[in-house]
Amino acid sequence: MRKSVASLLVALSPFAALATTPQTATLHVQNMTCELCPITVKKSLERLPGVSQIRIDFAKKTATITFDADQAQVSTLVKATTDAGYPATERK
Ligand SMILES: [Cu+2]
Repeated sequence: MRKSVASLLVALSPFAALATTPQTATLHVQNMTCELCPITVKKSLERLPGVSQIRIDFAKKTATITFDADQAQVSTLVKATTDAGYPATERK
């Protein structure tokens, strides 16, 4: 049983990869004043569907997010950090 589920996942993965449109955005995040803030920012982002990777640079006050453009938009990412108390703007 366990083995058949595993092989099913392997069989589906090429299609899953085709279905995603990976995109990376860098946000300039305000209000990150102590080293705990990046953790809060990261948590607010990682619960969003489609977000696969988050890199926070505390010194530069940025968050670089890799996400599936079919499931998330930059505006969704901005709203998530803003709602958590960290207003953000996209850095282009
Ligand atoms: Cu803090």
